[in-house]
Amino acid sequence: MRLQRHVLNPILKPDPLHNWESRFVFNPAVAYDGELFHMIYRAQGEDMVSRLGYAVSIDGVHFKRLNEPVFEPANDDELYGVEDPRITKIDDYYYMLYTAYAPAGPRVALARTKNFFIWKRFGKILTDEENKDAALFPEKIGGKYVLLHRIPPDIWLAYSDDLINWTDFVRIASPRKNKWDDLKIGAGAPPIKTEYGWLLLYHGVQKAERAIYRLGFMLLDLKDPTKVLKRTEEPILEPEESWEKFGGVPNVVFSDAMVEYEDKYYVYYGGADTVIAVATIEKKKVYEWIKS
Ligand code: BMA
Repeated sequence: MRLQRHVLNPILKPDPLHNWESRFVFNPAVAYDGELFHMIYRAQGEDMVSRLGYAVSIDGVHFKRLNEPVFEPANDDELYGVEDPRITKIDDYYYMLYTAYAPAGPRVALARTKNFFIWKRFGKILTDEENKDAALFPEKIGGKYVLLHRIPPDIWLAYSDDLINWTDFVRIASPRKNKWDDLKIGAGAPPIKTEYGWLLLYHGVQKAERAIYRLGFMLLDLKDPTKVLKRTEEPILEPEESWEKFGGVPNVVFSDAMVEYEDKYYVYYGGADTVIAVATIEKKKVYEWIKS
């Protein structure tokens, strides 16, 4: 089971005319509202601070972007930048979890919007320790909101009544020895519900002189997502194209976004922390793997 790269990749590149995104664009969040694909992407320019830009598409492949970022560092907790957004629609809002990069290290922060331009910020929401790769489930499970997060090197869950105060941290998955995900793992996109379980795209990092980032799937139990029902033995996407192997950070495919569109899953990802690409897989193929 492998993702298929789109022939037009990469679909978004740095723009030398915009100082804030002249060097790298990568690791986007994407939300599909039934008509438009809204992309919130991480960008770095001359000052190397991460900001978030907005781009929009009607086919999920051709994106038009704005001249200015829509979300920028707002306080000392975000001094080094706002990184790696992941967006989940709950009721009337798009909730965005992102990495607030403070001088003391990365923290998980939350903001929400209805339109991708006007944001309400809630600041850091997990404990004051290194944490990132957070993603919200799209609905309550057992009466609680649930989020994935990463205390290195493992993937954890946390639970909440109000999306702001999170408790009951549970470790659900760890790196596997002698595999492509032997060093650390983290959530990719927010989980997608299927009749078989929650489909979770995740990234795995392999120990090497220069670490290699690849993507895989896990399936989590619908009622108790602490239970990992299945996990891909082999990666579903790994650096192969020149723009995945060479760039700001070599040998990286890293994703924060998977969207259901027609009969496929669309996975948006950063190549070598420099460009944005899309790869797809038929839902049918994923279900075959689940049932195998
Ligand atoms: C991770 C994050 C990602 C990045 C990856 C590879 O720690 O910083 O944003 O894509 O490393 O550099």
